Amino acid sequence: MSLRDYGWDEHFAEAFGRLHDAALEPARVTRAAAAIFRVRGETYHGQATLAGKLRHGAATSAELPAVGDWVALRSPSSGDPRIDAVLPRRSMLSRNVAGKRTSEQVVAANVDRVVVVMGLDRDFNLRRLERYLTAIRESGAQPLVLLNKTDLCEETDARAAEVREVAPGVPVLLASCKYGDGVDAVRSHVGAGETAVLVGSSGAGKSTLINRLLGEVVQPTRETREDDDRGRHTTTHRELFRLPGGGLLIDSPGIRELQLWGGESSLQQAFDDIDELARGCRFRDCTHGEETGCAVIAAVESGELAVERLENFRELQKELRYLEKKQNESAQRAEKKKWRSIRKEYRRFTKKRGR
Ligand SMILES: Nc1nc2c(ncn2[C@@H]2O[C@H](COP(=O)(O)OP(=O)(O)OP(=O)(O)O)[C@@H](O)[C@H]2O)c(=O)[nH]1
Ligand SMILES: [Mg+2]
Ligand SMILES: [Zn+2]
Repeated sequence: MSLRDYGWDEHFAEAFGRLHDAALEPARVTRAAAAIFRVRGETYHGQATLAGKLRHGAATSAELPAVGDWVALRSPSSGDPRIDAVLPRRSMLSRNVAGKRTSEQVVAANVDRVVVVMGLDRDFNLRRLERYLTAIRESGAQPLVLLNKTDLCEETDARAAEVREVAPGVPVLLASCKYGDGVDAVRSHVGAGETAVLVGSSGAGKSTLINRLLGEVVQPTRETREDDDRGRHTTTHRELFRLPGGGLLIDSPGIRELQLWGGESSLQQAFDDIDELARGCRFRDCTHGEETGCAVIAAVESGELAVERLENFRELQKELRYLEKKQNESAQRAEKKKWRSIRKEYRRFTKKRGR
């Protein structure tokens, strides 16, 4: 198996070459769980741990390897392979880890496509889809929507039309992964050497799709709860698989709600209809709330724009603005800390000189 089969190309080869270290070997992270990684290199595939300098040198956890990353591996043949460096990413899907402090978590790195898998049962939710699409616009990867469980839905075409409405220009596929209908179409969107990550709620059928496309059961699946169609969080780690046809697919654990990470420009892209309408607003910084002369609200009133879409837009906008504020605060904190330590260093220095 060559590195190219795993998506290696000139871009990464160049970045690797710049490390100028003959003891290093490139490899791709195929699984990440806590501090233990599985990697795939030309000669070595198996476990690897983080080199101390990478672990301690990383300013944030987002700089540590994630599934899909290309890394530089030290002494893979010695029995103690260490990840020395993470090669610059071409794209990455990130989310905000919920908690007191905001922090970025990389869901998957170097992905060409993000496939949102959504069940046509009670999982179907256009607002959640809008949230995903906003995050994907930030990632640098192309979105794809897979509406799964067509066998459970009578109005598949109507549902697909609703999705197209909120996701203009995004390919929408219909499938029944359990029975195999429509899954082959996914293959044509993940070419040889390309990488796609599956995201969606627990129980949407991501692992079922992986098993179908690989033609064997590589991932466990579990039935959803009867009362609300929710899944049971069966997949617990992100893992990359190679399809017989050559594409690479990352399975991921279901998430209840993807917290956004990124800037407001992703929102403009995911809601380009609102962005377009907003050009007609009287005020340039119109929030499309209470302002007079708002063209977006006028579009809601005329029935051109769904009020739920506008409400969701405003909610996501609020989330991104809050995130930005938090990021500024933590940057300020880091700056203060730096100056404190410089002053301390200086005092120690002058004291020594005085003695
Ligand atoms: N009826 C029907 N059931 C499906 C379909 N696809 C998947 N399922 C079922 O949905 C349940 C959940 O599927 P999984 O593949 O485990 O879902 P998942 O998205 O991987 O869930 P997590 O790993 O928890 O995130 C299983 O019982 C599958 O058999 C489908 O097309 N139709
Ligand atoms: Mg799963
Ligand atoms: Zn407005």
